[in-house]
Amino acid sequence: MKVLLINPPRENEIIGNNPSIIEEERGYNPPLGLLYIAGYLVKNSNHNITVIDSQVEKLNYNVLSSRINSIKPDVVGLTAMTMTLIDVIKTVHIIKETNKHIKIILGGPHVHLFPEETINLEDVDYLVLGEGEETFKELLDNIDDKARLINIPGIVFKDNGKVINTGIRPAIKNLDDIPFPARHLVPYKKYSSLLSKRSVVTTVFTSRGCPFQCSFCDRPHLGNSFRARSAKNVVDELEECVNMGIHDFLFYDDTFTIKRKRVLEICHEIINKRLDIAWDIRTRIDVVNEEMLKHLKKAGCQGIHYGIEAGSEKILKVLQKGITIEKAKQVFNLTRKYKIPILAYFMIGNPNETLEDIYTTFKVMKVLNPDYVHLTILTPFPGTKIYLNGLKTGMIKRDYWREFAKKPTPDFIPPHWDEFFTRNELNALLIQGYRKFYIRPLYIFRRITRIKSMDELTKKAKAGIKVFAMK
Ligand code: B12
Ligand code: SF4
Repeated sequence: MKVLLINPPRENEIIGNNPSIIEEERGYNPPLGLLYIAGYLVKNSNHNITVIDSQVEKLNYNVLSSRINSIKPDVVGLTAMTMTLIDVIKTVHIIKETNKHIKIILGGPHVHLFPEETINLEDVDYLVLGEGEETFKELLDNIDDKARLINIPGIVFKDNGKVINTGIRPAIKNLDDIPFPARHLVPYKKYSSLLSKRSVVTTVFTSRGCPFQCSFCDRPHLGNSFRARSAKNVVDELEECVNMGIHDFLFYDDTFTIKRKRVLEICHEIINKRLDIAWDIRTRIDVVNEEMLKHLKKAGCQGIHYGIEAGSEKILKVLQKGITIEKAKQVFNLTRKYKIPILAYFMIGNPNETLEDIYTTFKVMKVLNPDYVHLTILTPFPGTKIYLNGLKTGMIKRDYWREFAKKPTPDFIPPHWDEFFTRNELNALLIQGYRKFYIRPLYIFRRITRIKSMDELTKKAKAGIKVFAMK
């Protein structure tokens, strides 16, 4: 069968509660979920696999349509996020316009949250819930046999108008069994990031699932238990990328350092293989220690992204973050000791948050003094405890995410948490927060003295100008 996997154009993304200026500079990341599916099929099936990343290739719908026409797929698979649903549906429609017999399969976080609503969207034929590798292959192998599909866990489809949901498939036990993402199927040299030192970047997932329970976060589609790949398996993938000319990596694991021993093993393996790489990780301050930081630095880790989220202990409790600012200070100092740059995430507009709390956050941002901060306005995402509790207590009046999932409209603006502030007030505060942090003479001086290349200078200058221009 000819299988086409598409990352749809990014023309109608529902932007959260943040000024678009913050989203614009993010560069391009490979559609890793699709590449995992592709890698699995390339290794374990005879299907003919093509991947189109409309975003990195900057394809509009007309060009995408003629590409689909020339490939003539039997089946098309797409990743659906709630915020990208409009573009997913537009892509679904142009696929069916080229040939109404092409079967359409959606996967990804949105599908997992809203299976019933998504399968009822026009022209959608099947859904794959949760991890897609095994389920997608089994679905393809049995696609015309509805009697057999009923026995395949992890799919949703319609039979004579009735929705059949075969339930969630147990998570893949040994992640080392999954082939590496098929990066060769996309123009992998075009991916870049504002954060990277060199121009070509890729993303890597060395584990799946996060065991923590922060109230603003929802990522149930990969499970709540932490499953990790072995150090050897991870570093073999890095080596494959280096051989393809990729030297910069964003490790996008939700919380990379949960298992200390594994982190040290990954570092040793990178050092032993003498890989010329730079990499960033994302983690929490309560699962790192000095030994890890020392090894991370030695192995080329060039950045740690820590989620701090708020400056006041009161709001940290609301967010169920389970950390303290005191601990953050210690860990930031340790991270600086090993000269690893820090990016810290913060949010404003949280439940119970007053102006005083927000100013405490701005103060803490400066006290902690990371190299970069990423400050956003909380969007109560579907499936999060904040959203679900808001619905229960009546703070959120309507289940607007479910309404959107049923009837997606491009002009949908996700409401912010409107307990104390209007959207405009939060926007103004957000800009104030950015300016307070970035427009400090000492900070600017420190940044300029650390720039190592022309490419880095251009990227940073662009970002800097934007902060200055924020109104
Ligand atoms: C890296 C990342 C990004 C990157 C790259 C996105 C990309 N092209 O992959 C960037 C920074 C660009 C990004 C942007 C956004 N992201 Co993002 N992102 C992530 C992150 C951290 C990792 C994604 C990843 O690579 N996962 C690893 C792979 C292996 O998992 P996966 O993608 O889920 O794929 C598996 C399954 O879902 C399934 N599957 C996925 N697609 C398909 C398709 C088919 C056909 C099948 C059968 C199966 C299948 O099989 C895959 C393999 O098992 C996730 C959080 C997370 N832990 O997953 C958030 C996440 C996916 N992002 C999210 C959001 C909201 C966004 C934005 C909308 C941000 C915004 N503006 O608010 C944008 C939209 C981007 C766009 N237009 O495409 C949400 C989605 C929530 C939701 N309800 O849909 C998540 C879950 C984080 C969160 N909870 O806030 N993101
Ligand atoms: S915010 Fe980070 S630590 Fe908290 S649940 Fe989400 S991924 Fe896990």
